[in-house]
Amino acid sequence: QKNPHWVGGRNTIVHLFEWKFSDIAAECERFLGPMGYAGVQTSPVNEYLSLPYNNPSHPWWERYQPVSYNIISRSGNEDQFADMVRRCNNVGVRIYVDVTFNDMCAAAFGNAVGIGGDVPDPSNKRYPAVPYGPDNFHSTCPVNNYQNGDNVRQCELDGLRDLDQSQPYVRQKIVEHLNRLVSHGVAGFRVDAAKHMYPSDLQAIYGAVNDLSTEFFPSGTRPFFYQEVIDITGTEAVKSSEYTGFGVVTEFKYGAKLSDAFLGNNPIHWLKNWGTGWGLLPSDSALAFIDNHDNQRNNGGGGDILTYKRAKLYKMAISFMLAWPYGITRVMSSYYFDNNNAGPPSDGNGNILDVSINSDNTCGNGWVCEHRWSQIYNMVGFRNTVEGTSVTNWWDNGNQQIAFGRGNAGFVAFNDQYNTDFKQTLQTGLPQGDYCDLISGSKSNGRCTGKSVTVNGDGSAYIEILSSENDGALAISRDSKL
Ligand code: QV4
Ligand code: CA
Repeated sequence: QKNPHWVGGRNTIVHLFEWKFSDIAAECERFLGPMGYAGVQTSPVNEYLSLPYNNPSHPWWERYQPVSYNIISRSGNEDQFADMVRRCNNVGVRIYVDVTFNDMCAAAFGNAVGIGGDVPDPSNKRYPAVPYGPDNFHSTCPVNNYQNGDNVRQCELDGLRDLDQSQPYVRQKIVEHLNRLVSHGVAGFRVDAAKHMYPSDLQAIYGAVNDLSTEFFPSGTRPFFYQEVIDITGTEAVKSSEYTGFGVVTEFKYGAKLSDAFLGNNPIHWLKNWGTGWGLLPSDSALAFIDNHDNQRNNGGGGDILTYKRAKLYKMAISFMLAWPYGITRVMSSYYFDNNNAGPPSDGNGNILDVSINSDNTCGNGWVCEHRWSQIYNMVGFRNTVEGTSVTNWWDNGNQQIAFGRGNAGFVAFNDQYNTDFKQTLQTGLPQGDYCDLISGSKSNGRCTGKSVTVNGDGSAYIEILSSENDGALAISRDSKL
């Protein structure tokens, strides 16, 4: 179902890609809870092929080579997982697990074994640690025709052995795994490669999963499912709308079109009707995001996607996403990489490095921590503040400067126009007073650490964003009022 079960007044999931459970738990307590984040998406937690001898060693995608449903990975073991879920729930931050039950590991890696020591036999489609045998899989054929729905569902994606989820036994093993995660207190799941499974099978599996743990949720609470279905052009046999009846779907058009707009290929004044008017899924069925772990590496389609590597435009696109009333929002939290296959920061022995926190609250040890950039976490706060209000007072200059309010609770402006200053007196919809800009700074100890904005008695204010400034956005809200 489609409710992420957020604790009141929170929004936005952060994908702590490749983080260890001990670091996620600490981050929930020291940052995500206090800053109003609603949840964390983890990397796959079930056992996968360990590929230390790959070049580069332990590529990130080894975690998408399932070996068993044992909760063991380079992020930690089952006890560490359970501890993390408890500690995050206790500070109002939900956990969503990336689950990979479309398939099992491929035969491409010789006699590689599972990270937990289990030995699969992918050539013969045998996975003793589950157990799965050859009868539990579709026939061997490559996914190579996205115009044919059966090819997409019944053949092997990237050589991964394709499970037959129509079988009661296969469903039982998957549901057992999801129930084990539910028993630890998770709020739901990101379903990997959902496009490659039949909606009817998924609906049966989701329906068979237990209610969420009453240790953290009211009795009868159903797990939240958001499904990875890449459907950008609408020209493939499989449509994202096939999956929105019983779960949320990742809306890949969102990041593709917003990146395109803020990159200047499509002037942002067109964003006035951003949402279903652009062909996006209905808001209550959409997981909205700019980049994900695939397309920040040019994987999985969608064209030229903004990432941390183009920070100014990326922050503008993220800020717009968080200011606009559409979808369930998710932000990416990456590690620095040049090689698209490179795994997370690690020591010489294949252990993922801890996330270190610098004195200025940024991360060290090779972690980007976009979710700790002040423009981003301040806009997560903005989204909490304006929750439930609609877009008001839209203004644009017919080109690449826009502004709009959210009820009488917030106001944002964006200057995407190259070499052109934004200098306008606009209606903000806010009560008279002085407000701290949440992009260039924040309100602390009764003063603004960045720019401030004076709202006149009639709600109008002089708004300035010089093209020379670090950031191309400005945001004020009733919570940033002095
Ligand atoms: C190689 C050849 C293949 C050959 C295969 C034979 O390239 O042509 O068929 O061997 O066995 C890795 C390697 C890939 C290798 C494969 C073998 O990169 O070269 O194939 O292993 O299994 C991630 C990575 C893949 C990676 C995979 C498994 O993106 O590169 O493949 O993990 O380790 C479509 C889908 C969508 C998918 C997207 C990437 O509709 O669902 O492609 N996205 C999800 C995840 C993604 C993950 C998978 C699906 C697979 O987000 O991260 O793929 O679980 O759009
Ligand atoms: Ca399949």
